Amino acid sequence: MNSENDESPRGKFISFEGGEGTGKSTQVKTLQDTLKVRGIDVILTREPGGAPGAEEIRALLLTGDPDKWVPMTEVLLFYAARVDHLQRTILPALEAGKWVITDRYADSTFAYQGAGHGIAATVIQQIHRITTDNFWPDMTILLDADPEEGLLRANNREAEISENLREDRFEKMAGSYHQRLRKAFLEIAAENQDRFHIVPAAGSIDAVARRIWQKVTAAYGPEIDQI
Ligand code: Z5A
Repeated sequence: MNSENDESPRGKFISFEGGEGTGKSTQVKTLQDTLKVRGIDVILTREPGGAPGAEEIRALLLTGDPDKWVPMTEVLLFYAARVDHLQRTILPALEAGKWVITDRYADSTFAYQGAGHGIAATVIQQIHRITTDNFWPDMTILLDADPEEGLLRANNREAEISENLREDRFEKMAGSYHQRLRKAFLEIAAENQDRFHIVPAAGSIDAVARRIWQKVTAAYGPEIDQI
């Protein structure tokens, strides 16, 4: 991916996945801060979103009635946003040697639209190959929690936001949907053990951050120490 004259090695691409309220937004920021202190140039991004056009698509996806879109439209909207995010934000940063941490990526489509809404994984895989050239993170941290605990945390936070600005379309889906999601994420992790690390999301913010840092240093300690 780097040109021959570009001396900076490609950065690392780390995604965070998991159900609502498991602490992804909190932990991506903490990891970014910790890496920055070590001298690593790291950007934080998110899905859906992460680029101007993709953020516009985010608003279409996350507000309104739970049944606003049929599942296949939802898949295509997530991938429309993802391609924009990948080409305008993720790939240029990695090629410049920066590390990229994203709050969700394509595993969420396999869990939410696949296991959650019945779109076959083989269909999503084909769309992923065509639109991203089968591009995946180097490391994925799965924050695993009981959905009831996560939804409680997410709902407490949403209660502080006025109703028309709430990005709570998915949170309004039934409890059984969220249980299916947890199972789906754990299955996806089991199928992709080369890049997935399951981190229990229970406990204090600091305790979860320490678990994540252990995973990151176990994988990239030498690279981090070199900088
Ligand atoms: N989606 C999809 O369907 N398909 C796709 O392909 C993609 C996404 C990419 C994105 O919503 C939605 O899009 C998502 C899946 C779907 N469904 N929903 N909803 P989002 O980005 O707005 O929300 P989210 O990704 O689900 O995350 P979240 O609800 O914002 O939660 P979080 O980021 O995991 O947690 P948090 O914001 O860091 O923490 C929640 C609250 O708990 C907050 O007040 C924290 O201060 C608190 N917190 C965090 N950690 C702790 C600990 N350890 N103890 C106590 N309290 C804590």
